[in-house]
Amino acid sequence: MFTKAITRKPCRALVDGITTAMFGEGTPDYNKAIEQHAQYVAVLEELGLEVTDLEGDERYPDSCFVEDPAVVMEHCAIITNSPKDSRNGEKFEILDTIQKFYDDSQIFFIEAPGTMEGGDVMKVGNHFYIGQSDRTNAEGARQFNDIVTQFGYTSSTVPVTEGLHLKDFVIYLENNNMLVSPVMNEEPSFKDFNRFVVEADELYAINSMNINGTVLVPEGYPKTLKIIEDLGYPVKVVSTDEFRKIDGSLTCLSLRF
Ligand code: CIR
Repeated sequence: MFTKAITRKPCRALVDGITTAMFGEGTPDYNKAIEQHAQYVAVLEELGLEVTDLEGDERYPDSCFVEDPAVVMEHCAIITNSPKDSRNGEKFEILDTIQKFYDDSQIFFIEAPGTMEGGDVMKVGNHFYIGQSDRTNAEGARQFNDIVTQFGYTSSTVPVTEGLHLKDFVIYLENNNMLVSPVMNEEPSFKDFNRFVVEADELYAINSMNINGTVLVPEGYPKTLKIIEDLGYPVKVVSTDEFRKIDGSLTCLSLRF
């Protein structure tokens, strides 16, 4: 069960966020982004989470995507190390907040030459799948494994060949169910899961998010919504259009623990 979340409001510099335009083009509208972010926080609160919503940080255009500078779990928190210059400093800003919830003995750091962003880390029970992507390298994954094994978790790596982060192409919905891209459907690591393939026209909706049994689904993806509803999950549809323009999706906007 998740009881807490950390989020950070979008800043005006959001318009300068990094984008590959993999899910859509255009410049985010700050006011709409603020509105969508407030709705997102409200949904987390409706689902019973106590949300620490940090103020926007104009120095870091992508800093509302708090999932990337840290990975949090029951027994420890890991501050990551983005290889992107415009994002790397976010790790120092999230640390203060992490220290409110974890003792220093429970906080670890991915160090250079290791790189990692939390969007590449997918937890399934006590196992972590770590995407090997442009943002997370083998050394980052190795350091992560050394840390989490001390606490009884395991990890393994998965190549990310289609775009930004692992969780853009595969998401664990719990109950052995996974949403996968056609490419991830062929990934041997996931062969024993019930896989539901999301085709190219709805790829963005793979990044849906199970919060204590209810699944948040981005607005505008009827086929994926139906897959999730047919599986019996209660759903909440959330609008994330402004974040999508710079490759941001539902899980990126929070740390949940
Ligand atoms: C970036 O390229 O870093 C941001 N514009 C998007 C980050 C999305 N984060 C995530 O999926 N965890």
